[in-house]
Amino acid sequence: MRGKYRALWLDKDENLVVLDQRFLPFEEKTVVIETAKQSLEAIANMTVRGAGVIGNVGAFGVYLASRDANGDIDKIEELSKEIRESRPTAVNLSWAVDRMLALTYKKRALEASALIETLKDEAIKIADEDCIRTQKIAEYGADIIEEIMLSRGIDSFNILTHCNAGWLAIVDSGTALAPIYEAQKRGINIHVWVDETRPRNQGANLTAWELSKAGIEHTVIADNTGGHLMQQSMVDMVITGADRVARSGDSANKIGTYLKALAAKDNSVPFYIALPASTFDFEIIDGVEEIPIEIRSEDEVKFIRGLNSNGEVEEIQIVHSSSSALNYGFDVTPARLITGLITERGYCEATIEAITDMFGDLI
Ligand code: RUB
Repeated sequence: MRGKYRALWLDKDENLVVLDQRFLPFEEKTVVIETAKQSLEAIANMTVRGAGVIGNVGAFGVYLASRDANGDIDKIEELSKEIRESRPTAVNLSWAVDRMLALTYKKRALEASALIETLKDEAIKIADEDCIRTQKIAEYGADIIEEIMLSRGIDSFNILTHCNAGWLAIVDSGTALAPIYEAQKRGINIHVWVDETRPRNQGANLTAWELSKAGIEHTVIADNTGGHLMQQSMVDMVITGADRVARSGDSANKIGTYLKALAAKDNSVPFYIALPASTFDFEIIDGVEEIPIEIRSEDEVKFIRGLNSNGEVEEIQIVHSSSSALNYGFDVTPARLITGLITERGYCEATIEAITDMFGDLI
């Protein structure tokens, strides 16, 4: 497989190995996934997360299903459909599983061993294509950063991002973080405001870890801080990834993204969504009405994980036992609040016309 950074790879026995994101940034552990069921669990319990990587693990899950089922098409289909349902919002999962299943049907006449090999190669291909797509997003995004700097005559740049949309979320350099990595390569003086992203803290735990490893200057902020920073002209651009983008440009991303877009609009701060084409759901027009929003366990709100004073990882309760909590995983930012989409095909306005023009061949 291509790429410098890897959230997943195959071991010598051709099992899937993933970085266990539940333990970052405190421990760097890996998990070996040997069966379709294990791939489903890894997606559902957020061992892996982020739209792109969920898609990759889904694709490798279909390959593992073919191995579990020794090429039995009905069994592969049954296991794959379960994987497809393991998380509802990120469309990359169903996109990748459907692509793998289409190939399975096409190659159904192959002997079991050849079918397994074919599906393994296809899952690798999807991951490799993501590397190319995210590199393009990096370049187009960094061009936009340079344009904004030039037009405003500034020599340093402050970006705010929400959740994690780096290489942990999509190989090989992420979506939202890809232009930031590219800006660093181009020698741009960049600083990133990292939303902590309650309840699971993907910003504090994952984005900050990625940026630290890359030596990129960043500051973690509580989720409610962004609006104030924007009013004080401390944010030059907001950029996030996405889990599902409707044909109209309405974009689902981690809960809280919508509020950042509102604050950005009110303060004339450019607000961009970075995504590969596999994150579009061309069937959906009205994202607010139609994109399924995952509801996760209330315990993710009621408990928090961190290092205690002995340096041990510990989970503690932060809400009274008698209180209930509600945990929507995502929200939808209407297209009218989005300055533009940064895709592997270049900048695209968040309108049905522009999206249809640029991606018509995929619709
Ligand atoms: C992840 C999330 C990320 C997008 C972007 O949510 O909202 O911003 O998935 O991913 P979760 P990508 O942590 O609940 O999976 O970079 O693949 O577009």
